[in-house]
Amino acid sequence: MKFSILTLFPELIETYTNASIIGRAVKSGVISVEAVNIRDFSADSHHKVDDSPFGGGSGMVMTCQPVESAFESLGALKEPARVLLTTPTGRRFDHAMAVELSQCQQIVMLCGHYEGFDDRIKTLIPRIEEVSIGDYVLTGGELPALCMLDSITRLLPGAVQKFSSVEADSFYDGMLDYPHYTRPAEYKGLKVPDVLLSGNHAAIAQWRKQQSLDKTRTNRPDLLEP
Ligand code: 6GU
Repeated sequence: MKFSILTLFPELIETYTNASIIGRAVKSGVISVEAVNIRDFSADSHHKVDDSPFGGGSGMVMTCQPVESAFESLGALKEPARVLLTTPTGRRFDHAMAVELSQCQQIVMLCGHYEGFDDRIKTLIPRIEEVSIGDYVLTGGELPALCMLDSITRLLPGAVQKFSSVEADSFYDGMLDYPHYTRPAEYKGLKVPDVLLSGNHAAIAQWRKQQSLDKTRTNRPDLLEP
């Protein structure tokens, strides 16, 4: 899977994608990440990438030209491909969308800054899909792009050492994950639930299922609605 991330801050992308599990997925060839600096494609002599909004108001808007040129520099995409534009006004990204996107050969992400993009970018690049990672506003699209890249990558074969841990994680089966414990069996008087030390695999599975259900009911009742 190839990720092409168009941003004004490629170093933010590179720092994250060179570390930990994602860094290993890059080194082992499960994914490749290309961070493209939109500013490099500005035709303006001062490398300007934004301007004040028509109609007035605060903030700056990213101009069409550098974004369109940066996108065109990618050449033909490896299909099936998707082109995502990060914006708090987009469709909400979730586990189901991560699964859907994990089937692609290439994912392009356009990271917005300031007050976002000139809306005509959606006509210039007609396959753009607007995506949001939740109901709050961030200063830029890099964190959303990295969140999406991370959650998609861990679904790919070979990215996480044990795929069984991915399958057991929250949302995979529509429910939140159960609690985890490790050694020592007692720490500062706090004991691990007996059932986990029982060696009774059926009882452990039953306990975990119940814990998942209880946690989902408490923290995310919306996930249990039909
Ligand atoms: Cl995708 N971008 C920004 N700037 N803020 C957000 C977001 C995206 N998703 C939630 N908040």
